[in-house]
Amino acid sequence: MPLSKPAPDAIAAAIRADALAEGFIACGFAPALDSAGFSDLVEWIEAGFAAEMTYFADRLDAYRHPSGVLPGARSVVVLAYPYPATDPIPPDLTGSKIADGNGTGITIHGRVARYTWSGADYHDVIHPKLKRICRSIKQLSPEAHARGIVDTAPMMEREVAQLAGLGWRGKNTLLLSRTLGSYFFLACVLVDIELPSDTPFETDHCGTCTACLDACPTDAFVAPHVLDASKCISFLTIESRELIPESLRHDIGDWVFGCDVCQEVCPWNRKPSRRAIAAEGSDASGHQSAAQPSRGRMQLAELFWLDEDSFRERFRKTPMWRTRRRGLLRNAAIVLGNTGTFDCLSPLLSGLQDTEPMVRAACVWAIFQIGERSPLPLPDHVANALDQLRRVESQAMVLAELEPRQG
Ligand code: B12
Ligand code: SF4
Ligand code: SF4
Repeated sequence: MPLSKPAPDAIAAAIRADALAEGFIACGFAPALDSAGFSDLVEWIEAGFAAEMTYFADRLDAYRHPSGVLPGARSVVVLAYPYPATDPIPPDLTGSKIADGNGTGITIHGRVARYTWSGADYHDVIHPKLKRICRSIKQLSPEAHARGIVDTAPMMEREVAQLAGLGWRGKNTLLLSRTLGSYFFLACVLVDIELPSDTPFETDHCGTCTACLDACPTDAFVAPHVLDASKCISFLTIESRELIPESLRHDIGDWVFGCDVCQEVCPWNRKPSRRAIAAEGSDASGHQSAAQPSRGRMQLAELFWLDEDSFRERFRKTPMWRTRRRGLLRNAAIVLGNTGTFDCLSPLLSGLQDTEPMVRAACVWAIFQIGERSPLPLPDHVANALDQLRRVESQAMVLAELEPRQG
């Protein structure tokens, strides 16, 4: 307990030091103000760009001001926590086949977003750090209340990060820094005491570049800075609980969980200084789990042999848990449909028997895709399995995938 009350400057300096010691690579302070982007958020929701993410509309009022997250909030500490920025998957391994010796005889890899590469759920990594920072704030200023958030609270973290001087919002909507690029998470600590603020980041360093807008595989940007989440691969493979619309399945390519395209093409992520920080960050971000045996790639065939219990055991502590088994198998089937050959039919056949209609439907689609790409007809046992499914299937979602090809 301090003998005399420390000045706001001293509290801010202590928070900054704590944050760096916890592995954060940037720390800025913003005043708690009304959200300047609130009306844009409303428009964005009304346009349908939030897709299934109804939590925006459900908690809309709370987005107006940080006091919606911490009553009486006066300052927001905004933090950046790095994840790997090293080179992406070697192109020759993307979606390729490799003998895996696990009994299935095939291994097709899908790509996973780099924020997952440590294998740990970043909420689990960052929350304890925020809690420790909150505890030290409380020690310095016992009357203060502090709340740490990462992602889940009703606050637009990139807006407040810009206000705290961390960087600008790129045309891909993400927060970018000249020294750090964009391969980092944002997190905030809200406090109900006033701390000295940093200068907001006013300049925009995208210039005439449109690389992210041009490269997006699904054309998800309706304009610079405006994303239609319903078309974003990240949304479709992580957040969506539904069967991915047919019109977008091809464009998903080999992304089985998340997407980094609009960051990989960004010139600000190619700076050598950024890579050095990334190397430290990936070490600091924790362990390598069994869920992620090789960074950036996930073996797909074996997912189809996991029942709910074994899926839980393998993925419970990883970012992939968010999609649950049905979502990850849906994604894996789409990727196999986009990239696979007859060698991939056996996991997909197993998927036809799955208890989840969404998995069955995605597997039907994938089998037809593989069949359409092949000069040979589908093997008899596969055609028979599809016929059998047609006879017994009761779910409209699956029947719809079977139907157009019936004649
Ligand atoms: C919902 C969500 C998603 C959704 C929607 C994404 C989105 N762009 O909104 C989906 C599932 C698609 C998604 C994907 C990803 N996400 Co996300 N996501 C969020 C979350 C939880 C909320 C974002 C939000 O508020 N969206 C609402 C919309 C309305 O915000 P907006 O797009 O910025 O819209 C504003 C602009 O359009 C602006 N606007 C309109 N015109 C103009 C003009 C100008 C000049 C400007 C500046 C602004 C502007 O007005 C709107 C309101 O302010 C945040 C965490 C958080 N609480 O902030 C993480 C967050 C943004 N995601 C993050 C990450 C890492 C990702 C992915 C990279 C993951 C991946 N690899 O798959 C992708 C990137 C896709 C992309 N290009 O955005 C990080 C980003 C870190 C960073 N450096 O910025 C965050 C901050 C999570 C975190 N805590 O670290 N995400
Ligand atoms: S994450 Fe992928 S799909 Fe989503 S906006 Fe970026 S490039 Fe497009
Ligand atoms: S790719 Fe270009 S336009 Fe897009 S965020 Fe990066 S600098 Fe800005």
